[in-house]
Amino acid sequence: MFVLCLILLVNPFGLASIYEIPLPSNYQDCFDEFKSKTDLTKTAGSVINWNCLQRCTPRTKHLKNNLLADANNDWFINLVKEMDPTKSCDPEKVTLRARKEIRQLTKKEREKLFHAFRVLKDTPYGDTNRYEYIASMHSGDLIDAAHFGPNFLPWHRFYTLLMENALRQIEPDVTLPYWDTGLDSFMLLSDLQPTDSVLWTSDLFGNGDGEVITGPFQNWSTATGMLIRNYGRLKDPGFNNFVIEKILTKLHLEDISPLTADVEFDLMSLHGPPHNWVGGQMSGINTAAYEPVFFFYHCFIDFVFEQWQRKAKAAGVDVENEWPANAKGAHVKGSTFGFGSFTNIQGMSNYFTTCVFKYEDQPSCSNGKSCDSEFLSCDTADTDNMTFCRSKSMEEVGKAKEKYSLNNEGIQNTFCINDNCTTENWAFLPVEVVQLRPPGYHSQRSHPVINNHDIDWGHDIYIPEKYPNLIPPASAKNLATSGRCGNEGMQNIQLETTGLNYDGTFYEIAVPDNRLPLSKTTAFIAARKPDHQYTQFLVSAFDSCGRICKIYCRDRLNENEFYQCSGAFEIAPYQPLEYTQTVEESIHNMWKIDKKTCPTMSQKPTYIRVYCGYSDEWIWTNPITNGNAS
Ligand SMILES: *[C@@H]1O[C@H](CO)[C@@H](O)[C@H](O)[C@H]1NC(C)=O
Ligand SMILES: *[C@@H]1O[C@H](CO)[C@@H](O)[C@H](O)[C@H]1NC(C)=O
Ligand SMILES: *[C@@H]1O[C@H](CO)[C@@H](O)[C@H](O)[C@H]1NC(C)=O
Ligand SMILES: [Cu+2]
Repeated sequence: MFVLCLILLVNPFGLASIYEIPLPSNYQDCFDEFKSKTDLTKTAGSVINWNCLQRCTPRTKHLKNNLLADANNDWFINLVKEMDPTKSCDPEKVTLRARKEIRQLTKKEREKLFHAFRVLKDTPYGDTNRYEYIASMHSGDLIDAAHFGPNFLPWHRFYTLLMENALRQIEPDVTLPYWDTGLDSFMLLSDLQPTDSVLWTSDLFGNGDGEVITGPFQNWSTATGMLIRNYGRLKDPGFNNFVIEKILTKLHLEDISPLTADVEFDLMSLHGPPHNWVGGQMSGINTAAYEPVFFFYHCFIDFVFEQWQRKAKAAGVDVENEWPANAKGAHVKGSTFGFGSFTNIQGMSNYFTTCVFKYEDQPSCSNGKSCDSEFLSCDTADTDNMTFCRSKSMEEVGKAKEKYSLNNEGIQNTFCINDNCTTENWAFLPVEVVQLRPPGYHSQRSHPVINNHDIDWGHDIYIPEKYPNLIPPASAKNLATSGRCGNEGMQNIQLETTGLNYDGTFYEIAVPDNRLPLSKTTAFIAARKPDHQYTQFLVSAFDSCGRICKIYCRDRLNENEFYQCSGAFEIAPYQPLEYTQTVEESIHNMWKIDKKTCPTMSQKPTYIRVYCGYSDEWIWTNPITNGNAS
């Protein structure tokens, strides 16, 4: 109590219960590092944001008791031993396991695969089950050892193989298939939506919206509650052959690894968008492996790794001894990383692809192959006659009934804080979202009419180019995107809060009107409800193709003014509270609702404003810029 009063006295913001705090220095360092290598016209802001948030936010370690040290843990220890990359084989005699695109599996192969996953999940292990035990490795301290450095590719090669071997104990001839996310991305080239992909039906991954209640993984539990997805908040999964071809122009591990590579070639940074596109547990590294789709996606990343190795070898690079000289910490060449005594560099061994598995080519249209799958279609792009394989939609395979119409229906959150999942522990607060009409957006209708009957197809009434003064001063730039942008009248601005002093993430979408030169809407975000410990969190926002928005704070001394702020906030239980237990209370705070007249806005302004202004100005800049606050 004494401490509380003291803080209250020295709180420079008077009685405000929410206020800006500086961006913690590890985040600042991460953003600064990206700033030294790229800018917002070269790299989508959402990609930078995802990487720094994943890298800097401390997360719950799910691997509770390290069973590796437990003598009764034969199953896991043997599973690891079995992968021994120092073993050799007679290449003449081995039959390599063939890993192919998941849509090219036969029905029988699919059934075996999913059966193996389900048995693994149903086999108790310690206080969990075998699937979740493997999934729990991809959390806590191991995150650093497996990401954000050159170990990303070798580590995930071991990890996906470990899962494959575990599945083969149940179904001896299954191999892990890969999910070529480009096949879904390319649906957009044929005016189809990746959210309508046949993948998200009961035959394959099950539904992509909300709790997973159809398909092979229905009703799965995870360390953070029920298995949840929020697919399609980004329009485009964003990782396809255009991105891959670029990465494959580089021949050295350091040129495709985080920290050392240019961002456009950094496979780890660029592999983020599909994580975000699937949503739910998959969006955060700490929980992603609880989502089985993770293993199919990472098998695809491993496919790219294999492509890179082949190319580099052909060019004379000694791939088995490739390692950046300046790697640090857990990423040094000889470090061990959770798989017994195996070292990082051993993950580069030729052993895997000479003795264990090989990759079948990506589905292809060439030589009349028609992509070799009932779930894929061979199309030609109008613009340049490029032929490509793309996923079929649910309609095309007679599964229209499973279609989910993504009309901005919102987001299913896990409401977990340090793995305790209940809405009760969260507080809601409103944010204003202001959006400039996105550059490149064309209204489908609303065209002006001239000369009595001519429709002016080139313009629309909301923003004819002849009114340039409507565009606010920070004029819109062509920012880099993560794949294609939508051209719907409604925007999907993705808002995210990430706990700084708790492990919890909250997602929401705001839906401004793309047609208008400027539009404003309100969304409710949530963060841990503060108690004796105040809540610190970060707010970030980007549009449906990953263009980042800026976070502004209202000037407490001059309530009509906003200043760009760090995006980091603290909320504390000072009266009057600016956060509420429910959204309803928040609405009551914002509106005067009176039965006799229409609702009117209350005088109490919203503290946080998100501005999607499409400016190329770097946004992650400390220190607190507003002098007036103190
Ligand atoms: C999963 O949950 C849904 C909805 O609650 C239910 O209809 C279905 O039977 C459940 N499936 C299994 C395998 O338990
Ligand atoms: C595309 O192919 C058609 C038929 O082969 C041809 O007539 C046309 O000129 C090609 N267009 C481009 C842009 O190459
Ligand atoms: C989870 O949160 C609820 C609500 O605050 C609390 O009552 C409960 O004790 C918490 N559970 C654990 C395991 O911390
Ligand atoms: Cu990972």
